[in-house]
Amino acid sequence: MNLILCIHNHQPVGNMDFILEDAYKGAYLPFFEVLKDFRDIKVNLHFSGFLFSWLCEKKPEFITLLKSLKNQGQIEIVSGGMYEPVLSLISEDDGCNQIKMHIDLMEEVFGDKPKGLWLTERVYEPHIPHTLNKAGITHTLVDDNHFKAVGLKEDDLFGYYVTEHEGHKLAIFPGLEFLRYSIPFKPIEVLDNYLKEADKKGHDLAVFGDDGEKFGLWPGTKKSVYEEGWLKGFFEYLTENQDWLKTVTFSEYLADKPPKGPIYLDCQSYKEMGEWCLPPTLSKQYAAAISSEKSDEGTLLKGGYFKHFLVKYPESNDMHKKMLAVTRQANNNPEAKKHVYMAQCNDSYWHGVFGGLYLPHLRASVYGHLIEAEKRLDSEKAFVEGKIEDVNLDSVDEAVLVNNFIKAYFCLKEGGSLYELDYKPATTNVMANLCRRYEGYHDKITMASVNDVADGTKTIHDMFVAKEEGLERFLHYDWYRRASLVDHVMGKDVTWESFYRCQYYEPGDFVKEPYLATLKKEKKTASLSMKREGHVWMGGKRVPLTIEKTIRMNVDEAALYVDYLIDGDVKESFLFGVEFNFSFLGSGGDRYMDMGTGKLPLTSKGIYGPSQKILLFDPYQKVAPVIEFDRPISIWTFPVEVVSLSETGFERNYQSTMCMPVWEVDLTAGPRKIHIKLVVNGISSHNNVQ
Ligand SMILES: [Ca+2]
Repeated sequence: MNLILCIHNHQPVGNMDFILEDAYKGAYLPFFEVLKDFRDIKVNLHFSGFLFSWLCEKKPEFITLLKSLKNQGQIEIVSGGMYEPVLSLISEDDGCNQIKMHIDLMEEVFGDKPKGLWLTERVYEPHIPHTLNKAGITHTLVDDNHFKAVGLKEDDLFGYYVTEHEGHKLAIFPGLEFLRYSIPFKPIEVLDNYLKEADKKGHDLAVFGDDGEKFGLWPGTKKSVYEEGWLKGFFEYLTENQDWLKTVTFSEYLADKPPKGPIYLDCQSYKEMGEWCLPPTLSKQYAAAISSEKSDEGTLLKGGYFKHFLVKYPESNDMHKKMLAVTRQANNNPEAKKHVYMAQCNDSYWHGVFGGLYLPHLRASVYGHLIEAEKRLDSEKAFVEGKIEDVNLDSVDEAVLVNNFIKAYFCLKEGGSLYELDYKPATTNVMANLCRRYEGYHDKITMASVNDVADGTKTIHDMFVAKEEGLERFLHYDWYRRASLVDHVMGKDVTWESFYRCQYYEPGDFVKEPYLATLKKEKKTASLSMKREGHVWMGGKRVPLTIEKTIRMNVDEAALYVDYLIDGDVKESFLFGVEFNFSFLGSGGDRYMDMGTGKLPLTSKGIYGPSQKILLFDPYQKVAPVIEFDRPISIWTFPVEVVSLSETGFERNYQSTMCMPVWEVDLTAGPRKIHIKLVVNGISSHNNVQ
């Protein structure tokens, strides 16, 4: 019998240097140091482009080792999209070009063009054979559940199949779940029994395809895989059993053996992904359903659809639609296009057990590369422009103001709020926020323990580790997007605590309701007026209240001037808060905020005195946003922190700092005006605000 081992090594674009260093030392290097002593073992190997480029630059001796393994026939290189995009999230041209970039890089280093492809997150769609075929790819690998979902049985999975789209052929190998869950977690005897059984049944091929990080980086595996010698033992076992079990490369097998037959696969990813991309309550039901199904019926439950992440997380949708817009504009600018490709790296657009969307530095990387691309496409002359159009393709218009320094996006459908503010000199979106929302796994937090031990015998999916005690205290769910210029009309009884927990009653209807927009363009100014004729509930009555906010952007200035006009026949005074959320990569280090209070941490909680200015200082992204405003009665603040799941357990993640000046508004004497100026300053290398 033949055994294909396919290892996929990946680090997202924007991941920190020390993380790559740890991954190199913990998994990538030790794996091949073990492999090199077993000359008869063959491995198919994929490195995503960002990681591979880093290795070429930082670890040339490692590349030399890989080349020697390649030359002695021990590894076959597998390609992929250069920056590991999920192909269904990007255009066919971009997908094809990214694969060709990766193939060229592999050819440059290893001497020949790979023909196989690691399909990112195994997100398969029926058109993919066409894209791959155009890029010169002849075969790929997906998980076995793809095959089971269209009716194949376990015994049908020991080989490969062929498919086509519009006549473009592709060979597809099913990676076996049993091997994925056993390597490198179960004793070798368990694998031996399984493989012997398959051999006895006359099967010709078993395929294992999985992440290289499982060998050393997943919790507990450093000890089990290397210190206790699981991997060495596995390779020894394979070497000793060569008479009946032979490791082969994809190409060798394809050259020798015919396919088992034709296949047409549905839109599908691996089993866990099918759970993660469902809405939270359904994801729980789905997980329960597949774990209770012992029979073949369970394999027909295919879970959700990957692109639904764009619905589940509007923040992901906004990044995605910006990426699609910029990539179209960048077609004739190779440098800009390269940044778009880097922004297409999949991790930031979704969330499962790997942090992904929940990690601020990964979202910042997407925005950073998109803003960099946009800067390269900007006119060289100073400019200011405005537009009202459907930016995020939901058939409702957004508004955008842009000049040579900043770009501001406003959600007209919900509150006329400012949901993205790009500061071009530092290529940073200072409002790459994420709101606190319910996730199916939150129910498990009470079961989680800081004492659950990762000993390498459990996969990530079996563990409930909490990285700190009392995480349930941070489970608050937002009822609106954590954007800025969010207009809160509140009763005087609302408390900071209830506002922080989103457990208060808001009598105004401005936060989630639509604003009507008009745009005016003059030579050096663009102004956007957003108006809502809404209501406030007062004394059991619905009283008309109108809020109009006019936002001006001048040429050559990283500033927004906001003029509020509040009017209505409201007899009692009420609280009016304008909420801002600024996102940073973290809350600690030399970052701070100052509201006339001196330096305060970005995680400060509570109500502060009536300063007319809030400064937020972040020397890492080199930005210092400042808001100045008419004297309020107080300023409310708290950190927006989510509780999310990563490969090491449940953790608290800082997303943004909420700050909200609050005014007491009495309209009995006439309309009320409030002025706000929002400026984004850069920070020089000496930590001075510029
Ligand atoms: Ca829209």
